[in-house]
Amino acid sequence: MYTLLSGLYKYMFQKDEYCILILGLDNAGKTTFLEQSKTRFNRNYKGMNLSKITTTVGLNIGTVDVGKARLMFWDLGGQEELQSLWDKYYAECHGVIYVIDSTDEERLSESKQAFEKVVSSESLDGVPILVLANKQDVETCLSIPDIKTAFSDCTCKIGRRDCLTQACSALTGKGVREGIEWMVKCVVRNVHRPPRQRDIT
Ligand code: G3D
Repeated sequence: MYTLLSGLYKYMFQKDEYCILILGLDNAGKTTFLEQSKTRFNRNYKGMNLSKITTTVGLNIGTVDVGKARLMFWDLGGQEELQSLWDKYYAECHGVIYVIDSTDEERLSESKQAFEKVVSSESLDGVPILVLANKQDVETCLSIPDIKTAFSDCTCKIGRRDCLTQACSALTGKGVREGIEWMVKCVVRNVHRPPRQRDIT
């Protein structure tokens, strides 16, 4: 009887946990996205004032529950000297959210180079990537086709994995729910696929 009840309890309440990295250059909007996600998905979460968030230095961690999935977000600092630390987290991660500042045309090629390194990493083979074209609330921002064109060199490096480019405003919340729900669908589906190369000992 105990086993039956504990099995039922686990089925009803236990969450499957997935680690998601939030990457991108400094000032792209990673921390704002994390706060917006927590506010949208976690009932009773009293988020901070989004317009008061300043750039990530180091690491922010946050958890979001979507149905039976618990996403554990690691928002890593995007400054050049911190980018060298990103790959230390790759082995543990199930998904990557790469945030681009769509208003910063000057740094678009820098962002593309950082993205290229991410998708070229063997440790991330097969890991789904959600590319967020952030700050779409700003009238003069680059459009999704503009950004896709600028990142087109990287397409062949993406390989066989789920990848979506999503228009988003971390500030207003537009596109945030759609992006996260897409990520959940991908990571849940991936655990039922054969293990990735790096998982084979
Ligand atoms: P980071 O964590 O990637 O470094 P932050 O970036 O989340 O700290 O955001 C950097 C700046 O961009 C912040 O402004 C923040 O308010 C702004 N920002 C983030 N997302 C959006 C968005 O969707 N739209 C607009 N318009 N601005 C956004 P400040 O002025 O504090 O530097």
